[in-house]
Amino acid sequence: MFEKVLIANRGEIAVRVIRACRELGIRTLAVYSEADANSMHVQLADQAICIGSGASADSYLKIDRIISAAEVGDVEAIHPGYGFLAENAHFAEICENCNIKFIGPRSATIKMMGDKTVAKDTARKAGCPIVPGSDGPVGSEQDALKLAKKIGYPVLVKAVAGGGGRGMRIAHNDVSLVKGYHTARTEAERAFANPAVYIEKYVETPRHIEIQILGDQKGRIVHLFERDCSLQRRHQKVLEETPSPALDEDLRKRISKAAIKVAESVEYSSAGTIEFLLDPKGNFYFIEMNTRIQVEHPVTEEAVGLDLVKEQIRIAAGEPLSFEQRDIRLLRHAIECRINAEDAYNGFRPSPGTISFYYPPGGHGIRVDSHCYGGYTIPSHYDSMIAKVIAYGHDRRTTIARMHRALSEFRIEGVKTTIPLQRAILQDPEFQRGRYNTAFIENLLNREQREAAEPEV
Ligand code: MV4
Repeated sequence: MFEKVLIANRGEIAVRVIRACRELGIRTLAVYSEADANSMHVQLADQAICIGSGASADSYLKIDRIISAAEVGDVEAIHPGYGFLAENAHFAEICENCNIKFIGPRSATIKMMGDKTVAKDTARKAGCPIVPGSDGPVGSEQDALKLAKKIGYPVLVKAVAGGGGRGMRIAHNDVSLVKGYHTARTEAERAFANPAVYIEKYVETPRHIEIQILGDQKGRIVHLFERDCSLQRRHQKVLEETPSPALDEDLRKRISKAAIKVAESVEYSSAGTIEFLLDPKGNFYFIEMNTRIQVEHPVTEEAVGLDLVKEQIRIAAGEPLSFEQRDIRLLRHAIECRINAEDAYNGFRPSPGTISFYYPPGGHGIRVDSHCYGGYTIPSHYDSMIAKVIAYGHDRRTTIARMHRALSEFRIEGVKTTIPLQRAILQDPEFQRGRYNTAFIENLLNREQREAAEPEV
């Protein structure tokens, strides 16, 4: 096992990784920006090195400074968390060349899955269903139009280097396709320094189902079932749960098997996620693979009773998985709410500032992952997540009631949060029946706005 690990991240995930390291007897080195000098991860780590000013580009994204800190601190491995450098193949490759273990998959795997058309092709060759669309990037306006004629409108133009919904354009006809093709390219060039786009049939009102995978360096791969991540707004997840109310045993088996095939075909090692769209008829399609630990990983941890971050670290240290597929069961229902410093009822406007009072919920079946405390000032440079509340219980009803109870107890003063929206979701009859898709939050907000404008007579 490693003796010392550098955590190349901040916020709750840096705290999460430090906690796993401590339980494994590993010393920790935090890196931080000037804006994070008072951050929890700096307090909790055994050692901390400042790597630059508040802007991410000047600190958490500065590869040379992080490698220098690793050399100075004499660490054997780097955990990248999520975001920042977690899916940067160049960074993973530099770690490999510097003989520092990157706690994640091989750089070649990150690179492969970073190109969404290569990822789709890999899935298709592994025997996993994919959304009908272009065979690789689309070279011209004419090719885009030809393809749309073949697969039929509506279609979606996506960035090859994208993911998470950035740089997508929907088109319902030739005119909007030509426009969308060019705006998507411009946007992709600006965001990813790569203008390449591809085209897919647009799947209407899908559910977003992802399968958690773990693979060791000996070639053993297991899945840890699904997470339903359909409750998003503008591609920011708001609430995630497992098991998904949309899957029965048969569908769960088929999606999991498809995910395993994809992971096996690239000899995946570390924690990873295979993302699928599930259409209203029950057809599922691979859309992309995430080669990192995800924000919502605790949902799976509480449902199956495993520590995914510890598993990731053990795998990186060369240890084999200590369990087999048949040892893994969905033992509980689990739901996560991401509490953000945003005004959900005001266009999700960011609400940075100082948390003047902070009292997190607890009690039976509640876990809170957070780096916040009373008096903490949320820096404006980074994402605005305050905490993740995870509720778990023996069934979905119990878990929904428990989450609602926990959110009612949560006291956060000084900033606006997304809690009122999450409480409304938990109380919605359709949500309670498990009937929701990716359009749910938009519909809920529109309905509430209408009702506020025209009170009942
Ligand atoms: C789609 C889609 C419909 N059809 N692809 C958005 C995030 C990115 N990972 C993929 N996304 C989508 N891809 C096809 N062919 C709809 C979405 C989508 C979405 C997916 C999951 C959760 C919320 C969403 C919200 C809007 C669009």
